[in-house]
Parts: sequence; C-alpha cells; structure tokens
Amino acid sequence: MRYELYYWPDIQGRGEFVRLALEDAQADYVDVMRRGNGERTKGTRDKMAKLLDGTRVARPSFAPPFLKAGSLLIGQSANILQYLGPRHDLAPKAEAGRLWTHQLQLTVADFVKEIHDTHHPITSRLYYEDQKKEAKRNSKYFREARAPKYWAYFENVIDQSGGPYLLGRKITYADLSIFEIVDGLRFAFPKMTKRLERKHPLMSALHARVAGRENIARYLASKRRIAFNEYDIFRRYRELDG
Ligand SMILES: N[C@@H](CCC(=O)N[C@@H](CS)C(=O)NCC(=O)O)C(=O)O
Repeated sequence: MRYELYYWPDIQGRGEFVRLALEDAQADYVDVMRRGNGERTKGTRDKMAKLLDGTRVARPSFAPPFLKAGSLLIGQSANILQYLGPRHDLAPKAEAGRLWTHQLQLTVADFVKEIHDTHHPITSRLYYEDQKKEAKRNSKYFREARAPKYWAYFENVIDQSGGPYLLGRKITYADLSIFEIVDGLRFAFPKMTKRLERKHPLMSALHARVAGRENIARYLASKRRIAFNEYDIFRRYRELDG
C-alpha cells in the first residue's frame, strides 16, 4: 500500500514529524503536494481541500497533516504516528509501550504548540508584525521556564530508560520527533538552546544519533527536506532569543 501524506508543501511544520517516520522506515509514500525533487506539485491544493471538506468526506481532519492509508484517512500528527509506529517497527508492540510512546508524542505536540505561540501568542490569524510586543513577552517565559521544563522532562525520560533513546535501546517515532525539536530550536532559539544543551547532554546525543541514521541522513541531505524558513513553526527572530 502506498501512503499519501497531505501537508503544506513549503514548510516542515507538523508534517515533518510524519515525514521523518516515513523516511526512517523507508515506507512507500507520496508527499502529495510535493514532487520527489522537492518542488511544489500544481493543482494539489484543491485535492487537499476536498479531503478536508466535511460535507464530502467521512471522518474529515480539522487541519493538515493527514495521511491516506488505503481506505483510512488519519489526522492529527500524533495519531498518524500512533498508526505508523507499530507497522514500521517504530513503536513497541505491547500496549503499555505503545501508550507510553503516544503519551510522549502528545507531550511533543504540546511543546510544539508553545514553540509556535512564541511568535504568534495572540492568534495565527494575525501576522507576527502585529503581535511583536506580545511575542517578546511570551518568549521570555518560554526561554526562562517552559522550554527548560520540557527539555529537562525529556532528558530525564532518556536518563530513566537507560538511553540512548526515550524508551531505552530501541528507537521509536517519538525519538525522531525529539530530533526535530532539537534541530528546530537550534535554528529558532540558538542562544537559549546552547544553554539547554550545555546542561542536558542526553538530548543532544539523541539528536546526533538520529541524524546519523542512514535513512534520516539521506533524507536530510536531499531536496525533500525543506529548509527552515520564516513561515514555519521554528522561526528565527533574534529579538525573541533574548
Ligand atoms: N494538532 C494538530 C494541529 C494541526 C495544525 O495546526 N495544522 C496547521 C499546520 S501545522 C494548519 O494547517 N492549521 C490550519 C488551521 O488550524 O486552520 C496536529 O498535530 O496535527
């Protein structure tokens, strides 16, 4: 079965958490709005809109990313990963392990929302320029309290499991997502992230390990990996990094 991933073609965004799992697993998939060489595919915006239209589609998603897997249409990044994980050896088979991996992924999703809100604390309907003052205020608490709390939480999970991954010796899709968080925050908040990494070596080691995985390394070097940019979740605004 060939999966169809539906997501915005010009950003990593929340689609990237799914792309990383599909790439690591070397799953047969098409990133519907993008061509293999990374270019945008014409006419696919309508195709995605149709699948989001609740008057035509049973079980519609609220927003991308969503995955078409045969007759299944699956939305919410953590839910998509929960589906893919056991099928591609990126999650434990036993219930307790699957629940724990999903719990960690939901915590990643919470973190992602807070990262997004550093530059859009009022609403995503307004430009960053229209909420700069609030973004600065939000980012101060993000740098000083929220990011360190999430970071220390995941560091402790790795430590408690014996590492090098969140669940111990075996990688899961949640580790791929932690890679993305570290990578993204290195880009968006370089000064803050340097401080966090100095204090928490296990997160950095996990990032390096994931980056070095054969399929991931190939993906990161390919045109399929979209560069960080100023429309994405991870944005570099110097004034927000303190
Ligand atoms: N919780 C959802 C969030 C999905 C989401 O916010 N998608 C964004 C792009 S990353 C979007 O297109 N939102 C459109 C909207 O909220 O109207 C997930 O993790 O998949």
